[in-house]
Amino acid sequence: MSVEAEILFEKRGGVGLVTLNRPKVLNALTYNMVKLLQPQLEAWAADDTIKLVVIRAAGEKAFCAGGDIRVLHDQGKSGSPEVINFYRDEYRLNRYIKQYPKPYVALMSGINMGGGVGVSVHGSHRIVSERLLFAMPETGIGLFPDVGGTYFLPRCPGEVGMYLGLTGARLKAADAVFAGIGDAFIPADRHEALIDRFAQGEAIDAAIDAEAQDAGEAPLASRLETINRCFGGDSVADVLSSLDADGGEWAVKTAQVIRAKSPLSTRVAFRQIRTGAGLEFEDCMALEFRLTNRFMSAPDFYEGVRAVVIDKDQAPKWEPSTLESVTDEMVERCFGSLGENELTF
Ligand code: QUE
Repeated sequence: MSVEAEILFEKRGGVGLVTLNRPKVLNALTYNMVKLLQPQLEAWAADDTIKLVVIRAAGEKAFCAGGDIRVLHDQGKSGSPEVINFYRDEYRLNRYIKQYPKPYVALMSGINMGGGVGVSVHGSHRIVSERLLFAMPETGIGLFPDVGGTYFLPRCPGEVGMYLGLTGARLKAADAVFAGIGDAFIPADRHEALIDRFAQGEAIDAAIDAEAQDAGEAPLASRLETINRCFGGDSVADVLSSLDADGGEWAVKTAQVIRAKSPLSTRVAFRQIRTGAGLEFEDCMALEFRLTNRFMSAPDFYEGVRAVVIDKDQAPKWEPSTLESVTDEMVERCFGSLGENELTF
């Protein structure tokens, strides 16, 4: 019996090719994958024969559905320090990709959420396909939109990032390009051809231009005015009252979605995304590491994973159970310094 590697590395001409390889579990990101990817990227950065890195995933369904949250749930519940070590190394990897010295091309095809976003969206070249389903769904499992959400969400057009972070809304390719999350649309069946062009030494932008197609109409564009009006307030309560006041079908549904998320998560995510607008990338990651430490010792993450992934009853009982019962002090505490345990780079 052979055990398949969770992440594959291969050299093709000047391309360092990464393949996330857990297709049966939507390529969910394990600590092991993070521990393997970081040193491989470092080795390729120092290797003059490597001109660029490409990251893609095995199978057609997913690029990467997020972190291996079942394991994080079990380890976190048992009080294991592994969870915090995972987040620290994952966030350092996200930051390493953001400042990678060579082009980093992410082939975003299939489900790409949470942890998968962290190893793709910070790359220099983000390719999307017709299979892309992008989301930051963390408020639905009692977390907050991390892996650099503090940085990239406030940099989406208008209030789109706040909308994505609070609701966990799913975007297809055209919307992802509209939101600034993807740079070019290339059909999935041409991704191999794109890699071949890179391997043959074609210039990166020329190769992408040669394969790129029109992503089509972005449904999000027609919602932008409403999103900006409803998500531009000073609190989650403001957002909800704006959506309620709008009263349209989309606004009513969107308010329902936000009200079903963890109240502590949405309160924290709101402040996180507003704060991130004025922070450098590294400070965004340090902020997220503070939040992660607080959320791992709060109940909603464990309840969220139970409801969504373990029991699949989709009926989490959040604590506190309403937005009104989340105090400013509770939110404030999540953002407090970790002292000697702050994330450093
Ligand atoms: C929020 C998340 C995740 C999620 C659902 C959420 C997440 C994640 C998965 C996941 C991964 C692999 C699977 C699977 C679910 O779901 O991070 O069923 O096989 O990894 O609402 O953040």
